[in-house]
Amino acid sequence: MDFSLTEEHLMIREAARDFARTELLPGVIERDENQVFPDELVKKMGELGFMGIMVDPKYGGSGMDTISYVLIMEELSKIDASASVIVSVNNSLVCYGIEKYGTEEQKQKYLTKLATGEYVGAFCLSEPEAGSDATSQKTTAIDKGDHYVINGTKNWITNGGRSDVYLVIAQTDREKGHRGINAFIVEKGTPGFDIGPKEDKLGIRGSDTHTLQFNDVKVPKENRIGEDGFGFKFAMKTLSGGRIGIAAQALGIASGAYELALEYSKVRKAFGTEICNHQAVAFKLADMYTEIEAARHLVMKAAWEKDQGLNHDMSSAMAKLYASKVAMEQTVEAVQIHGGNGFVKEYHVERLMRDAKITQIYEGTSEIQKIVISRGVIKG
Ligand code: COS
Repeated sequence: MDFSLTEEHLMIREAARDFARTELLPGVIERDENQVFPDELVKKMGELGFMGIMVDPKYGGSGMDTISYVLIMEELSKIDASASVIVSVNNSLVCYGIEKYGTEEQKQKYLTKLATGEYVGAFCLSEPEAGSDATSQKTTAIDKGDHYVINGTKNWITNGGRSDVYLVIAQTDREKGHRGINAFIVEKGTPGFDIGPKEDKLGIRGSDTHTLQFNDVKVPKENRIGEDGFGFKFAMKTLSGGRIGIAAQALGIASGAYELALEYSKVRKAFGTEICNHQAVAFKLADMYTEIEAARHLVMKAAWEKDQGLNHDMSSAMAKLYASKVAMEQTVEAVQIHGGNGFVKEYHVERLMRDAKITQIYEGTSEIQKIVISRGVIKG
């Protein structure tokens, strides 16, 4: 067992840290306040290879492993969780989904652009009545021979207004239940595909979340992913990797807040000494550091399992469940250590606390992760 990172991993982490500090940090408060999607920064992340981290270089990707992905996600999320969720959805849901299960034509047409950041992608599974209960898809995709016709509504779609390519999950044959669900690649601008208003959110306000409407949207048959009826399994398999990305995001939010709290506690004085010298604060720092390290081990283990080609359904669920809990609890502690200043935007920790909450909700709520874990434990 080797817990150390390779030279290459250390360099990748340094590059992501440097980018986050020099490019994401300036303007992060304004983007959060005004809900500004970071178009220019997405382009720069594409140039650095962050939009197709694990994609094979022959499709324009960086050809890195999942450990590298986690390291990059952690560093970006310490500073700007809105930017990191754009990266996460594009990498582990859209690029991975097409690279692993798409046809060569789909890879040439879409993946090559998604992996370089020329295109941004979105993953459309959730519906008004199908969030956790994902098999209850109301959106339909009717088979018309050489094409499908899609009708329905998708909501809470990350990158919803800014994407060029949308992976859409829909029900083709209701009688077959989840085995009658398909996944499709839908291009922005396809007639009948409308983007609804942007959601006004508690956190990750720089990311772009929309409801999408599909009214008789014609999608060519060659845009279906996998065999007929593969759509639900496609979504589940893809989300298993996606959950590692969100777990890494939660880890970054927690460690970003911890680092700010530690720094602050070493300069802020009360009762004649720096507040880190008071046991009330020192013990908080000890708990924070310990829990963040525990979360890091779960996230790295899940990433390692994925890199080894092992089943990572349970490990990714555990990593997401635990890291998101740590993110929520430790960002509250970071605000507490900052006292009144923690409640003020310029100190950053209040934003990290607001951003933390979504990691317990998207790509499967904490309760869904417990379903996945408990089923795995019982099955043995
Ligand atoms: N990999 C491959 N197949 C999987 C799978 C996985 N990780 N998880 C489930 N499946 C398969 C099952 O094997 C089953 O297929 P068979 O009947 O052929 O064996 C099928 O999918 C249905 O699975 P199941 O019976 O477990 O479905 P449930 O309705 O009980 O739901 C949960 C399973 C709750 C785990 C699933 O609906 C889920 O993950 N929901 C949350 C979705 C989500 O993350 N939403 C957020 C949207 S993205 S922001």
